[in-house]
Amino acid sequence: MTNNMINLNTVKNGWFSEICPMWPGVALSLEIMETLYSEKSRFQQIDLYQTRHHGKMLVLDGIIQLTEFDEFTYQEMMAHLPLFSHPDPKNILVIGGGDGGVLREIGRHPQVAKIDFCEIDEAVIAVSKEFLPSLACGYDDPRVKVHIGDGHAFVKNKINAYDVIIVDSSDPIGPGEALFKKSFYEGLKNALKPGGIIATQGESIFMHQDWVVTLAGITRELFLVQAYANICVPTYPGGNIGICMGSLGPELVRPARQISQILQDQLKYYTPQIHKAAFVLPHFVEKLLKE
Ligand code: JFQ
Repeated sequence: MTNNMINLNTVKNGWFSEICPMWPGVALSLEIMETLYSEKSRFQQIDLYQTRHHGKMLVLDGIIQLTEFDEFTYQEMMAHLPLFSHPDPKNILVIGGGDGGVLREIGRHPQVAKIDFCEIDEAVIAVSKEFLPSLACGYDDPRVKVHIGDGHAFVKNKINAYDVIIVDSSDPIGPGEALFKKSFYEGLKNALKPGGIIATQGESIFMHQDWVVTLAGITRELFLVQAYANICVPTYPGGNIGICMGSLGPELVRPARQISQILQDQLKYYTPQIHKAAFVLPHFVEKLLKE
């Protein structure tokens, strides 16, 4: 599937509709007040809207990346599930997620020493810094080092380098495509230190069962421990999204460390209880993942 199959003509009568061949026959629509930014970068069409009820919304190639209304659910879980599963996360790599939200969440962990951040499209970073300061504040952290380029190529050159790698990708159509291949996951594994953990954007158990099965299969084959978490994101297709995880040692389905009261007070979604609950999956998914 190529990104020119996506219907980019999605604003009509004041409503944005997300229409995509990856979830045929269904469209999520949000009421729009204003288009704040609309440009084609080297890699993709970038649109930033002011919605009427969900704050600002970032859209890439016609696909909703986040709204200010519910971005915290995804960013918190993408960061805190792997970071709390690891007993002592110090060196972190983030691939994708130019909005900076996952960086903001990682930054809340005082023991993290270094965060490498690799994003293919620097235009997404610039737009987020201009219009989404509550997410792009992640870039203010002095531990963050930004690398502009292809995540697949970046990771190939890294061996035994990271405790945690987080892949905050867009969907497997367009620039995110390479991040859903087994060879990429092999690179992630080699880039981990002993006992390292990966967490990748795992699509939806309702809308993309084929991708969920593929990603779970790859991680099961390559890693010692594999787990799949399901989280609520009302403005993603199906209202939910998964996080596919692999570990070279630590178990994933419960936190390895206690959360400080200071950190817990900053969060809206993640708690030690929801960490455990996120891995409890409906029966049809349990069966799917066993196949
Ligand atoms: C937000 N930091 C990244 N992640 C957005 N269909 C993806 C956006 C598109 C969705 C899947 C998640």
